[in-house]
Amino acid sequence: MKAYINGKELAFEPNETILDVARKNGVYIPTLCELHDIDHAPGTCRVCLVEVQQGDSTEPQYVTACDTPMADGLKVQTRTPQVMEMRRLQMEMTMADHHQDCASCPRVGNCELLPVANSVGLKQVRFHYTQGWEDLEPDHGKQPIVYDRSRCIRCQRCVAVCRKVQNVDALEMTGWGSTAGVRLKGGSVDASPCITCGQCVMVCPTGALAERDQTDEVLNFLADPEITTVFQMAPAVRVGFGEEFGMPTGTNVEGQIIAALRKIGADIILDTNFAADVVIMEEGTELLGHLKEKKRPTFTSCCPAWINFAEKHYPEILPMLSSTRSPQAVLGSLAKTYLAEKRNIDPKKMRVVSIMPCTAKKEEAARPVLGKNGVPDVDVVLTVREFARLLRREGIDLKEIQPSAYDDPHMSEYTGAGAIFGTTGGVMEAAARTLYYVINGKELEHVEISQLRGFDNVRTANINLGGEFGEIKVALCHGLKGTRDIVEAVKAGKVDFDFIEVMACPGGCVDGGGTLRSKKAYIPLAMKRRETLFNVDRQTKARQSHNNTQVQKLYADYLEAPYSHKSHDLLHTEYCS
Ligand code: HC1
Ligand code: SF4
Repeated sequence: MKAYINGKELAFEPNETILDVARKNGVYIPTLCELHDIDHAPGTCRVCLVEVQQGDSTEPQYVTACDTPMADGLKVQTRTPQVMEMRRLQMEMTMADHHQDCASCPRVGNCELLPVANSVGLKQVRFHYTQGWEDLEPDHGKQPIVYDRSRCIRCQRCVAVCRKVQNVDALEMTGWGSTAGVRLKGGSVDASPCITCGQCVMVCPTGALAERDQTDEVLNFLADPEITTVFQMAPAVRVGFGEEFGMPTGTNVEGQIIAALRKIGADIILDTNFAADVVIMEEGTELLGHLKEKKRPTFTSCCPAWINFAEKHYPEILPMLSSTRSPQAVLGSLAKTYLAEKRNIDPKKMRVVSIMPCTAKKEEAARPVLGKNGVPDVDVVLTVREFARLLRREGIDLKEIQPSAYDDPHMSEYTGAGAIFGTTGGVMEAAARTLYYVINGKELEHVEISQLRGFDNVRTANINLGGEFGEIKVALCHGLKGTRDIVEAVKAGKVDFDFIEVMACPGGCVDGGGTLRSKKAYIPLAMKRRETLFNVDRQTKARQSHNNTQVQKLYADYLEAPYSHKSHDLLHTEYCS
């Protein structure tokens, strides 16, 4: 079938929209509400208006390109004066009730709205409605994600990603006219099905959805001479952060992050990868116990949005979750005990700050069970986006910084196994390397387990652990749609997996809800970031968690053994239904 765009004859396939055909052929049509990755094309913003004519005799019509099917013989014009004027008017309407105080917007400098406004040639905004803004609550309490209706353009991408991709369906449209907006079903995070994964934030084109900004809190810690500041960076942060400063996707900026942290005055810099190695020691021991008891399956527990999902949506499976705390929580707990003791620091004057690719980690850190006497083990969690903001507030451009290295002798070393935690399948692969050693007394010959390295949302494999266990059955899920299917199958007794890894965000932590907002093409970005993590694994001296010399010392000097009384107290947790 053939049609014409701006006079050029083009072939197209059935079911393609005008926008699909234009994009395939390099013809630019501006879009705002549409998001191809999640198949969302509501046609509500109307900036993709085009002129169409079927045959020579009919009058031209104006349709939205994102949701109008291409038709045989259709003549499409994308830039007539009428089209340009109509798009400008649509954009003016959108801007009329949009809060245009860019200086206070969390998206300043990288929102999707301003480039589109520019591309349609917006000249003025003659109207301005602020009806209902006076009721908007500026104090967002402690919730990790905040919503500002005055910046919402009602594209409903957030509603769609939560419903279609995550299968959580926590959001709905409410109100009408200029007071319409999005709200959490139930009115609050606690009362809603929301699991704070942050996928809605990732797809928001404006500053309507964002993490709660905690950069001021961190600056206050840094300014207080009485306080010892301890920073940790998650496995995935180092491979996604450089993009914020214009470096190619997947660039490893671990050294630059360490140097930048020193420059802003961080006292101690640790690596969450170290704690990931500790987690493998604990979770591996726990899993071995479950294998012996034929208790199956065991679910991983390091992803906080997955924990929220299990607690809210499937409380009956909580006994199947590993009790091992996440690496972020393990590091916080050990920093305020073991490290404080080793370095002779008063833990009351220590503040632990995490840099995470995740919004749910904020909520995890605030769990009362992950602290002592009301004092949290991790004091503040910054998403990758907030960390970029923090560096900018300190006048730092990462590209200009010379890389540096860790100097803490207690909790900064990591193995390849700890490094790959940041990508989907990494926790499972890291666990298999150590379990094999514990069972057989020798190292696994091929440490890269290719069956675990695909990118399908749900993957299953058999891993040969040798010894008395032989092959175990494992499953990996990233994104909650596939997770729900697996959990339902477990509940119905239709599957008999021994070990199941879940990461709530599609793509895993390398593409977590706290990473940079570039969802237009998330799989290719995640692939590049994960490839760098695999290379880090190949380049580390030790590739198995049990060979981390600082972890060995931690157990010899302090914890005694994995799953000891002390480990249980400091490194394990409980869940709430
Ligand atoms: Fe993750 Fe994890 S891998 S959950 O994605 O287990 O956030 O990176 O920090 O805690 O280590 C996130 C990443 C992260 C934890 C680890
Ligand atoms: Fe849905 Fe996740 Fe956003 Fe909550 S945080 S509304 S679960 S997408």
